[in-house]
This record gives sequence, structure tokens and C-alpha cells, in this order.
Amino acid sequence: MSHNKDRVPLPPVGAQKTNMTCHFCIVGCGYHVYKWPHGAEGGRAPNENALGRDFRSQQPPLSGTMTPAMVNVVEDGGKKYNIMIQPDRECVVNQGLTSTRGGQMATIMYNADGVTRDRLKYPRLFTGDDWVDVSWDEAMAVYAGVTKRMLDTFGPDSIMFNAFDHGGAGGGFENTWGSGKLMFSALKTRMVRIHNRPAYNSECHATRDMGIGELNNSYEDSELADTIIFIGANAYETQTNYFLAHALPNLTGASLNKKKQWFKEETVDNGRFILVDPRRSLTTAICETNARDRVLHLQINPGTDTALFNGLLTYVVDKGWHDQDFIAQHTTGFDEALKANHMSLKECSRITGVSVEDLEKAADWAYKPKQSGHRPRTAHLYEKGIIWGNDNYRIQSALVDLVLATHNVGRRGTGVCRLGGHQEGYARPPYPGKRPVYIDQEIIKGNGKMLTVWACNAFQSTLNAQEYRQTLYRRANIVRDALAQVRGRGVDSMVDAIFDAVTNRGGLFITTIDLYPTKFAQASHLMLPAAHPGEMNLTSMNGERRMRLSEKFMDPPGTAKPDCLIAAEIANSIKALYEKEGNKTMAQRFSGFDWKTEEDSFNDGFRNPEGIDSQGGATGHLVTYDRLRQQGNNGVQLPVREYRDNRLIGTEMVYTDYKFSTADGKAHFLPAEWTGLPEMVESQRKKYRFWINNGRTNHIWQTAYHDQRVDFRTRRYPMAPIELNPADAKELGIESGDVVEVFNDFGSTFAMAYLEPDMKPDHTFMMFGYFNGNVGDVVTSWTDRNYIPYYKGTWADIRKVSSMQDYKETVSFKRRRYI
Ligand SMILES: Nc1nc2c(c(=O)[nH]1)N[C@H]1C(S)=C(S)[C@@H](COP(=O)(O)OP(=O)(O)OC[C@H]3O[C@@H](n4cnc5c(=O)[nH]c(N)nc54)[C@H](O)[C@@H]3O)O[C@H]1N2
Ligand SMILES: Nc1nc2c(c(=O)[nH]1)N[C@H]1C(S)=C(S)[C@@H](COP(=O)(O)OP(=O)(O)OC[C@H]3O[C@@H](n4cnc5c(=O)[nH]c(N)nc54)[C@H](O)[C@@H]3O)O[C@H]1N2
Ligand code: SF4
Ligand SMILES: [Mo]
Repeated sequence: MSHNKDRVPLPPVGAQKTNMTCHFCIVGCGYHVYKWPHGAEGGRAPNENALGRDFRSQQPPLSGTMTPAMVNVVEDGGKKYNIMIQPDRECVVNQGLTSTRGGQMATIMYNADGVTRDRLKYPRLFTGDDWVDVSWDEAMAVYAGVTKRMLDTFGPDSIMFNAFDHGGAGGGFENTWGSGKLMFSALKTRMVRIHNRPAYNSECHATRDMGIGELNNSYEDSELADTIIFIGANAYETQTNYFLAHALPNLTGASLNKKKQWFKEETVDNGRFILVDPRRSLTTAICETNARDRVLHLQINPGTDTALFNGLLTYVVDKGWHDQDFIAQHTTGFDEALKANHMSLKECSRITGVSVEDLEKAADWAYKPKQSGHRPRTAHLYEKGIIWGNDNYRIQSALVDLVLATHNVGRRGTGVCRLGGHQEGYARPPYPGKRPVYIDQEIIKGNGKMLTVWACNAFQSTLNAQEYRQTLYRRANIVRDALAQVRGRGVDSMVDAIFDAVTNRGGLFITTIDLYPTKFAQASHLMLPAAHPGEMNLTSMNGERRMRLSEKFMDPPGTAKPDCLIAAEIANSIKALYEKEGNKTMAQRFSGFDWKTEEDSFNDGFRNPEGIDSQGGATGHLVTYDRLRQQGNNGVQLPVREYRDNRLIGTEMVYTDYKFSTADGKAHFLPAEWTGLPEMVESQRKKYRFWINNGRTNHIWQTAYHDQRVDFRTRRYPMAPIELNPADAKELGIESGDVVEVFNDFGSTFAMAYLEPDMKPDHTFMMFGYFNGNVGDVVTSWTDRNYIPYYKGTWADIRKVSSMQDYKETVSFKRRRYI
């Protein structure tokens, strides 16, 4: 069914206008939501529409995007409204830019006749062989009943969660707090994993141990840097408007005047970009199209980043380009790290596959003093190529060692930062365990008795996914069978039956809390319907710690609720059960959830940071919904310094005072010796021919929870594409559009071949997390010492399954790189 619309109704003067931060990627572009009664429409003259623009003549080029995807019809308070969601030109983040993902925000808001009609409206309970819609009371009687039995009989370790820890949709400060308070203060379980990794830990463990928080500069610093090094990041496709509005202008010279004003004494020129990626990504292609001689692609061998950083560190110190004063005054451990990381450029070249000449060029660009004698300003921007790379802890140690030695923190135009994934929005009580637990493996081993899957979907996104799913189906079916036996006997019998199945027969009771019935829900017993931004007020911060309020403008479908209020519903139901049996101590543990709105959760958590881990820090209490609303789409950059003259004043760059996040206030170098690939990964590499690199494409957001319902997306990618070198493909008899099987010792999956000349022989790139073709099935179960996976590192063989005439005729296999 096609949902293309052939005209765009204009908002009339007087249409309601609210703020909305895009709920998808980390960048958090500012948008406005216009809402007006269905049927009404504005005129084309500037005084007849709420946009104040003149639509009587052709719009000038680049004057702003307006597409049919930006409008929809929604319901609020039982009435129908038109909405238009338009990028905000005054927002300093995106400056009016939109993207193929954020530009469809209107489309994915709930409309009973639209692409989102499958949204969960009521809790759903599996009764043995089918789903039924139930009330929250009924759902809670089962969920709270089972939870209490587990807690009383086996203790908190029997209660597991897969839970979001981010901002944006399926996250936000309200919701991390609500869910966190439930899991960590009330249930006190440590059996929790995060949405994108199999344990409860940090993606940036090493940099934090070294005293450098991972979001330490502003997007503006990318306009000011002499050189930007992108490491394992494909920013054009994944942090689109950060790249387009703040990084690219530096390369092309559009920000040169700004640089001259900022750094009057220093030599400044157009920026130079160094991209570290084994693959020639779209970002590399775009940069080269714009300024080939100012772009250096270090096409390292997969997983050899540590060797690269160690080679550069050794070379830079030999040249005397390190900052000895900074090292002496503000750091510890330099000599030990230098010794451990020692590597000649020749050795570095052998391991990384990059020529000595290019390694020297990179060091010159990034670390050699400028003509004016000043130290260059180099921003180091990294993401999943190293976070999910070969030994997360070691790579980040090696990177930050290089950054510290060359003093590339705390100065404008520098920084060592994550580019980020989702927005951020963390406020939770401390994790109650001493060490994280590899939850996926616990489940595979048969441990745990109930699992709640909250705003994430490991069926499509975890490592070793095939074995994970197989185990879960098997354990879930034990409970399903038990439920079938007690049909018609009421809630208490259901609770008894579930308890018996998980206690005596290895079953696992599974609940998903989501917008949709997901693939994970196919193995679950209860679904709870959640609300997302626009249907609730939600606060998040972006990759430069810029916090905004996205305002509610419509009702969620049916009885769906904000996640923090779902947490409250659960806590209050369990509390009532304890009160009923007179257990005051336990009732007390589940108290403190008497919230009416999401703002109550915000006030209880973010604004009350005593004893909690919160990105708001000690000044979180200064932030209120009202104050944020006042500051619109530009919000405030955390941490807030003060509230003065009716404004929240934030922080553009952290560590300008060189007080690092360690006990002694110094940054700590960490030794990071190059040790090669992990054995488990190496075993697949030796056995199988193709490197199955994987990650994102511009068009698809995450597990495609909305996108799988939008024709515009699924026609582009009916199945996960895998980029293949054309000569390799020819040898295997594969053409673009063929379905191929990708297989190794861990599993097998399917993908749609997409031939791409830029792929090196024996290298591939598969879109991750898709609903049709899931690369996680062939990702090994290897993790680093903190249980961080190496998603990007697996090897497999490929065979042609079939020739898909339909894909060949309907899907575009045009090259996605410009040159
Ligand atoms: N092979 C491989 N695997 C990877 C990666 C990789 O690069 N390669 N990357 C990893 C990374 S970085 C990530 S972030 C993960 C992503 O993996 P997941 O976090 O599992 O994927 P999402 O699609 O973000 O899941 C969001 C889910 O929450 C639901 N949802 C959306 N909004 C709301 C809401 O407001 N409330 C509730 N309750 N639900 C909501 C959506 O319908 C969807 O089911 O995958 C990881 N896995
Ligand atoms: N369009 C779109 N944008 C998104 C998302 C999305 O689903 N779709 N998801 C968001 C989320 S949650 C995240 S976490 C971010 C991820 O953002 P990115 O990290 O930019 O995206 P990825 O495609 O996962 O991986 C980036 C690059 O890592 C490279 N790589 C693989 N192995 C190595 C290696 O050994 N070394 C190095 N240096 N590089 C390597 C890959 O070739 C790839 O180009 O994107 C966010 N933005
Ligand atoms: S760049 Fe990211 S935040 Fe901005 S519109 Fe696109 S998906 Fe949304
Ligand atoms: Mo992510």
C-alpha cells in the first residue's frame, strides 16, 4: 500500500507551534511542530500561513525543504489535526537542515490510517496460543504478580532486563530515571544489559578511566579545528547535519573567517580531514569530492587502530611535537604508556597496511607545529568503528594517549569525542553490581527467570544473535505451553503456571515494552505499549551536551504511556501487593513512584541529583521544563553553570580548566600494547574468506522499527544490503540484487548483494540490525574484559542463494558514492 501524498497543506496563521528535537540520532536537530484543526489550511501569501513564507512563486534554491513526509493527520483529545514538522532555521545545531530520517518525523507519528497503524494501543497478553488486548490492571496483575514471586523466592538475580540508557525516542532523562529507579532502587537487580551491548557498562570505559568524558567539545569546534580526524565514523550517513553544518564547512573554507576571528595570532587555513576507516565510506567520498588534496584516507586493515595510534605516538614524540609542559603539569603515566605503546612507523605500516609516507603525512597534518609556531588544533572524532572495534578498552587507551601527548583537549578546535549514536539522557541510581554481568550468556546458560525488554530489540541487534534467539524461543515456549494449560482459570493460575514453568522447567517469562510488536515480542508473553516524543514531554541532550525539551502535542494511541509512567505503574502495583500482605519494608522499597506526569519523574531524578549518576551533574536542579521551553531548540549545553537574567548558562567545552574527571584531577595515560586480533575472531578469519564489516546507511534508522512500515524505505532496501567487490562477486556468480547467504561457525544470515567497486577484495559491508537479514547472526560472542563486543569484526563465507528478479527490477543499485 502506498502512502505517498500528492500535496502539502500549509499551516494557517495561528496554528499551534511547539518545539521538537529530532528523536533519532545524537545530533538532535531542532524542528517545529505546527498543528491545526483537520480540514483548515493556510494560504500561499506570507500573511496567510504560519511559516510566514511566500508560496505564490517558485521557492528559491536551498530555501528549505518541505516534503509530503513532513505532514500527517493525528488525533489529540478525540479530535483530528493536521501537523507539519519543519526544521528550525534558528536552531544552531542544524540551521534549518533536515535529513532523510528526521524529515519523516511527521509520517511516523501515530495515525490509525497511516504507516504507524500497527502501534501497540493496549497491553497485550499471550494466552497460550494467541494475543489478547487487556487493561493495564490485568497486565499488571500478571507482571507484578510474577515479579513479586521471583523476588520473594529467588531474589533480584532472577529478574533480568535489556534496557535503553539513551536519550531521544525510547529514552530521555524522564525515562532513564523511571526505569532506573525501578531496576536499581526498587528491584535492586544487577542482571541488566544496555540496549546495544550485552552487559551494564560504558562504551567509553578507558577514556573515563583516563579522566576524559567522551563528549567534551562543541559542534562549533569542528568549524574551528585545523584538522579533524574521523576514526571509525561515517558521519555523513550517521550524524548527518553535524557533518553538513559544522564539519564540511571547515573543509571547504566556509568557516575560515570564523577561524581567523577566533585565533588571530595563529596561522589558519581551510581544514584538513583524516579519515581512519578500512572502508571507503560515503563520508570519505564526499570529503574527497569537495577537497581532494586536503583529505587523507587511512584505509587501515580491519581492527588495527591501536597499532596506528601507537605508531603515530612514537613518531610524534621522536619529533618532539608532544607538549611536555602539559604532560608534566596535568597528566600521569606518560613514560609507562610511551614504553608500552612503542612502535616504529615501519612496523605500524606493516600492521595497518598504510604506507609510511601516508603515516608521516597524517602526523604532519595533525601534530606538527603550525607556521606561526602554534600547536595545531586537532579534533579526534570517533564512533562505532572503534567502539565496536578490536578491543574497545585498548583502542580508546591508545587514542587518548596520543591526544593527551599532543594536548588536544580543553582547547577550542580540539577534543577527543564520540560522535555518538542516539541522543543522551542519563539519570539513574548507581548500578547495584560490583562488576557487569554478560547477560546474553547468562540467558544462554539457562539462568534468569524473567526478562523485560525495554525499548530495544536484541533479536536484531545483539552479537551471536542466532544462538541467542534459539535459546529464547526454546525457553519462552516452555512458558507458552504452561499458559495454554491454564486458559480460562484467571490471573492467579497464570502466575502459578508461569512460576512453575520458570522454576521447574527452565522457562523464561518475557515482557516487551515498545511502540510496536517487535521480533522480540514473537518470543514474549506480555507487551506493554509505550509513548514516544510528541506524545509526551521529553528531555535529552545531544553530542555537544545540548539539552532541550521536546513538547507533547498529541495523545499516544490507546492507553500507551510514557516509559517513566510504565515504570511507576509497575512499582506501584508491586507495592500494593506487599502492602496487602503487610510487608512494610518491601512496600517501602517500591515507594516514591507517585508520579502523575513525566515532569514528576524529571523533577524526582534529573533535578534531584543527590546520589545518582546523572549527566545533569550537580546543577541539574537549575533546569526546569519552563526554563527549557523558554530556551527553545537551542536549549542549554550541560553542565549548567548558572541561571542568570532569566537564562540558563551552559558550558561549551569541558576541561578548559584542566581539571580532569579523576580523583587527583589529572589525566591518566594508560599503556595500550598492540596484541593483534582476539583468538575467537582470528579463528573465523583463518577459516573464512570475507570480512563482514557492518553498520549503517543513511536511509534506515536502527532496527527499522518505523522504516519497515514505510514503502519509501523498504523499496530501497527490501533486504539488508551487503556491499561486495565486483570481482569477488563475479567469481561467486553474484550480481546486484541476488540474495546471498553469509555463514560461519556462529550462524548464517541472508542479504541482498550490492556491488560496489570501492570495496576492497574480500571486504564486505552489510547493513546492521535489519528486520530482513540480520548480520548479528554471524557476529562472534567475543567481548573485551568489560563485555564490549567486537560487532565489526567477523569473517564468513558467502554463497549465492537465488537470483531475485523483483529486486533487480525494482531496487536501485546505483553507486552511492559520488566519485
Ligand atoms: N552487528 C552490529 N550490531 C550492532 C551494532 C553494529 O554496529 N553492528 N550497533 C549497536 C548499536 S550502536 C546500537 S545503538 C544497537 C541498536 O539496537 P537496539 O537498541 O536494539 O535497536 P533500536 O532500533 O534502537 O531499538 C529501539 C526499540 O525501541 C522501540 N521504541 C522506540 N521509541 C520508543 C519509546 O519511546 N519507548 C519504548 N518503550 N520503545 C520505543 C522501537 O520500536 C524499537 O523496537 O545495535 C547494536 N548492535
Ligand atoms: N542513518 C543512520 N544514522 C545513525 C544510526 C542509524 O541506524 N542510521 N544509528 C545511530 C547510532 S545508535 C550509532 S551508534 C551511530 C553509529 O555511527 P557510526 O559509527 O558512524 O556508524 P557505523 O556504520 O556503525 O560504523 C562506522 C564505520 O566504522 C568502520 N569500521 C569497521 N571496522 C573498523 C575498524 O576496525 N577500524 C575503524 N577505524 N573503522 C572501522 C565501518 O567501515 C564504518 O564506516 O549512528 C547513529 N546514526
Ligand atoms: S541528522 Fe540526526 S537528528 Fe538531525 S534530522 Fe537527521 S536523524 Fe534527526
Ligand atoms: Mo548506537
